[in-house]
Amino acid sequence: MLIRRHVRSEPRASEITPREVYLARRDFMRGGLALGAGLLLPGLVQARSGNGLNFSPGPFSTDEPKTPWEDVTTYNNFYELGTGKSDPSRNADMLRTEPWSVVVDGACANPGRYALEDFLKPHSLEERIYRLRCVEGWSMVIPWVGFELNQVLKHAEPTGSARYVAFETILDPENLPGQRRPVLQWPYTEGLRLDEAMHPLTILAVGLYGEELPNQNGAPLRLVVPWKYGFKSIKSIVRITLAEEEPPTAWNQSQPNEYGFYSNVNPDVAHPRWSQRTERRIGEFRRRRTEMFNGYGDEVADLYAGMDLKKHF
Ligand SMILES: Nc1nc2c(c(=O)[nH]1)N[C@H]1C(S)=C(S)[C@@H](COP(=O)(O)O)O[C@H]1N2
Ligand SMILES: [Mo]
Repeated sequence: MLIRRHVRSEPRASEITPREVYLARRDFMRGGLALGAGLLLPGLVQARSGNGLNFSPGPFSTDEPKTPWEDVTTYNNFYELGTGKSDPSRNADMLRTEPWSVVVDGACANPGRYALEDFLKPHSLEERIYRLRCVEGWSMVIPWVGFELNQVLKHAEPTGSARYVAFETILDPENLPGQRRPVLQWPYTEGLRLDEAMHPLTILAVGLYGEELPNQNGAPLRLVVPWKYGFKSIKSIVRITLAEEEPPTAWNQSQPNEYGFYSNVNPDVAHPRWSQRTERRIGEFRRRRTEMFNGYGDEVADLYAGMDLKKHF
């Protein structure tokens, strides 16, 4: 993970610190990892070519123009690192990603606690160019690098009574400034129904634009569920739990009338304080019409057959 970040992912930090000092400090802070990188993350390091990840093109990618790296990595929502859009990139270094482990537990026959390298080792990486639409009304097209979540879930061997999957972000209030304020209930949590989680569109991402994930985008591991509002795509995951009951989710807990469990992109269900009919693609001026399921209806509409999506919003 030593060379995870390009300087370009941290423009704010390099602005406020003279570039050389900044680079020297960064190298010093990561110096201990220079040797360790190979030990900590052999899977990922082996999978590298140059500074990037080794991956093959995956299915479901859109051919729409990609949102520039600069926007993808500086216009973020990551409340653990601050509530402003530029806070996460500015505060990116406050997220400590080494060491990192992932727990898989709950209603499954094969639970485990994995060092990140072991968790990632079995998976070959694919690029999936997906739209991401935020409930706030902006959207981006992002070339993610990751693998299908269903691989992890199958390995865990869910019991017959498992119906949901719950996710949890790292809890580290000493380092994460947002977690010292009660903006949300920490740690950030999210959840999917098991069939949504098993869907081949649902991925765990470890990179974007061929590089390891910048911290502000949810390093080292985040969910991407492209037919749901961006907030379902929980960042910096430390726990994945098979559950029998619908799990609590951070945004639903904080404002249940505004953020439902399902959170499917649905232009027909307005957020109580604003419409969801249109969106602004970052980099564009004119708003475009928002598509049902964010344009992924052919793939996922079946999951909701017979459900009232105004009630289950
Ligand atoms: N842990 C955590 N995950 C999170 C958030 C957050 O505040 N904390 N914000 C969500 C929201 S609202 C959005 S729109 C997306 C943004 O992802 P991006 O910054 O990579 O574009 O992350 C989601 N995942
Ligand atoms: Mo969002």
